[in-house]
Amino acid sequence: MLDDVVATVFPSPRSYTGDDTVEISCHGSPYIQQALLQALLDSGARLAEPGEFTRRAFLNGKLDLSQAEAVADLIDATNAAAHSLALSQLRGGYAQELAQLRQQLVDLTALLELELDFSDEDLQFADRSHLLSLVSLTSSRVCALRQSFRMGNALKRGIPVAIIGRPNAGKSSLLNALIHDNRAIVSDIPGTTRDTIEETFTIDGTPFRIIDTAGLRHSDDPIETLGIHRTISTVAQADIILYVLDATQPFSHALDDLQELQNIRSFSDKHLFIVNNKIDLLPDLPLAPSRTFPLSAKEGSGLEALTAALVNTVRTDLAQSPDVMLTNARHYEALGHVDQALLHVAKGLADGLPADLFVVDLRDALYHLGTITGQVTTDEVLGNIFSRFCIGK
Ligand SMILES: Nc1nc2c(ncn2[C@@H]2O[C@H](COP(=O)(O)OP(=O)(O)OP(=O)(O)O)[C@@H](O)[C@H]2O)c(=O)[nH]1
Ligand SMILES: [Mg+2]
Repeated sequence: MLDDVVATVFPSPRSYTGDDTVEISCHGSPYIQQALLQALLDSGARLAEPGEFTRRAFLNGKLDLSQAEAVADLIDATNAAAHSLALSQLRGGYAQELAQLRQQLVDLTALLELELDFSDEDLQFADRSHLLSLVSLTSSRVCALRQSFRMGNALKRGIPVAIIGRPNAGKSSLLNALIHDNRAIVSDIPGTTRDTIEETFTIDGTPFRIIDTAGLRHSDDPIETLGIHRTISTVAQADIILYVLDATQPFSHALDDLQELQNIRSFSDKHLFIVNNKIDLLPDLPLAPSRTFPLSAKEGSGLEALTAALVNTVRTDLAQSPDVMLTNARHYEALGHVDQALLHVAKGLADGLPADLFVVDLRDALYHLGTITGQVTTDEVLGNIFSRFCIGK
């Protein structure tokens, strides 16, 4: 006698995995759990591998591969936005979008293969301009999905926000104030921060990944110069830039810096906020241009307006994003192959090439699409995906 337990029987296929399943609920003592587990092992059971339950569910057709990956995302979700993305992927809105894409590709392939079957007779069954418009329709859906990855991935990992500005402007102080922690070293020595410092935090369910950087200036110190290069690449990857300036310094410095920043690739696509820091040192509030945020990182005043603007910016971007969003790097890559293959098909059709020269590209597109949902998989891919899960999931 070990314990009084409840055993719940789930007959196949109405269980999570689709197999016959029994769940044993025992009392919570770790000793009882261990003893029970040992008794089961002694009777011939074995421990599940990481992700084995979800892997079985996939193999039994209970969910497709993209949904299985959503289970892992759901388990990893640390904020409301990531949670709702994972949930919508699990619920299948995304799987439906992929299924429609697949159907379009299958229809196209069928039309072209028909032409191939009769190629000796030099017949063309479908009007090529019609085929071309079908291909470009499919292409544009693939492109829209790929474009949503930037936002989808940012929501999952945190929207990248770079804090930049001259040395001593108070960048590290701002980071600390935003995350309510003394994460970065603050000092009155210019050039204190030499490497980028990254922290994630959530405001109203929206995740941000905030990156403090080395101050922008021309320096003879090789380490500081490396840090400044890193600052530039951080800016290139960020969606939102917080340019911090010291309110006691002339505004013209900021204008010079902002002029120079325009050279960074796609800088104009980013949201730029100008933070007018150290207002506690001024006798009056400065007359600043709109879209600047007067605040004191030291005293914490003015922070709410900035955080509210951050959240609003993301919400506005989100409202313009498609309902179905790509969040998974593996899928992004696969859709890149689909996109390439479709480009070849479109070119072949436009150039009037015989169908056999680009039907292979269509099959290629179908293959890569199939790797997302799991219609085509290798053990290696499955192993990779399910090893991310923990035991018991
Ligand atoms: N009075 C006042 N001082 C501030 C404020 N914010 C920062 N400071 C001071 O300014 C100095 C520089 O602050 P940091 O946060 O280290 O500045 P930084 O921009 O990270 O500087 P580097 O890392 O050297 O580029 C420190 O002495 C801070 O205490 C503020 O709002 N008011
Ligand atoms: Mg600093």
